[in-house]
Amino acid sequence: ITSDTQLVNLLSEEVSADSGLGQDVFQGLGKTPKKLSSRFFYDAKGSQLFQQIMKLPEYYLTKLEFSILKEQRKEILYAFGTQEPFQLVDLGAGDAYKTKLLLQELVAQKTDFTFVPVDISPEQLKELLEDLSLRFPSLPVTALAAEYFTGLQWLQKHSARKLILFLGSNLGNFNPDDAQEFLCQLRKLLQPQDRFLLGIDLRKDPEKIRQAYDDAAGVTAAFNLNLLHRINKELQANFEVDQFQHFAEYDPVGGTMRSYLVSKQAQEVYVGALDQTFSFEPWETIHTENSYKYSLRQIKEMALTCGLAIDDIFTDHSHCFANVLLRP
Ligand code: AVJ
Repeated sequence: ITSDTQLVNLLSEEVSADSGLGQDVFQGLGKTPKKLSSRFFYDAKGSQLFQQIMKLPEYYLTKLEFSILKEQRKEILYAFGTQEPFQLVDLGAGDAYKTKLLLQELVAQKTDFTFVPVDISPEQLKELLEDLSLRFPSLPVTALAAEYFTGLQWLQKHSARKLILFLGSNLGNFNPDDAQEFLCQLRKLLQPQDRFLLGIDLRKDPEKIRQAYDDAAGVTAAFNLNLLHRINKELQANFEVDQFQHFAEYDPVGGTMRSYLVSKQAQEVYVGALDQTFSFEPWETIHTENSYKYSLRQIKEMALTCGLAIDDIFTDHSHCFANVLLRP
């Protein structure tokens, strides 16, 4: 690891000890219908399973965004303008599988920039740093273990121009009101020269969408069920994970892909850390994730509402996925 590489942990001690999982379980399993937040999918095992999801034939999102970035990266970077030094900020970087396409191009062009991956999994960031030090030994990297806005706020002390990436349709995990709020908050942090590249899964054949979240190999099921394993480990719970199953449905009216864990029988689960027992009726559901799909018109409206202008739209040949370049 080069001296220009650092990992800054902004997850407060307290928060990283418990990560808010206990609170989420207490509130989410205490109500009807039950729910858990998808932000807790990404422990070390969950991050690994998500990397497997990205390779699944059904999970078209990654393949399409990869192809957009690969084929149009020169145009995207040209539209941003890379003459002045800048920071390439990657919100929810994960393994930066797609971002590496941009890194490769920028390094090849001998561009002066710093890569700033932001992720809530410190383990994932450590792996990424090792990988980057092998691939791009001279690339300066500042990795931030943080929530999106904590990371962005921390970066405000650097005056450098920024290209902020929010790829992979991560915005889809917010409900539409929160997505709008997210864009408006982000807009407030942008300087006139900054740009924001947003990856969005577009509305399309509902059956194609549903299958992306219910793959034949069962990796998405394992990813969803891993949340229960995590609760068992971190909160001393006794979920019998085999007694739950993954279920995924797509509502084409609202563009909502919903994922659930369904209790296959009546059962009680004790969560040691909370000293609480939660009862499940046969076939009772836990809602675990929303992945919203948007039309380009909706994206334009959301951008306009908070004073973001569309610089450019990059899509794949089938118009199933879009990378939208926004400016304040
Ligand atoms: C990482 C939030 C974009 O919603 O498509 C993949 C997560 N969940 N399969 C998505 C996910 C189930 C993914 N995001």
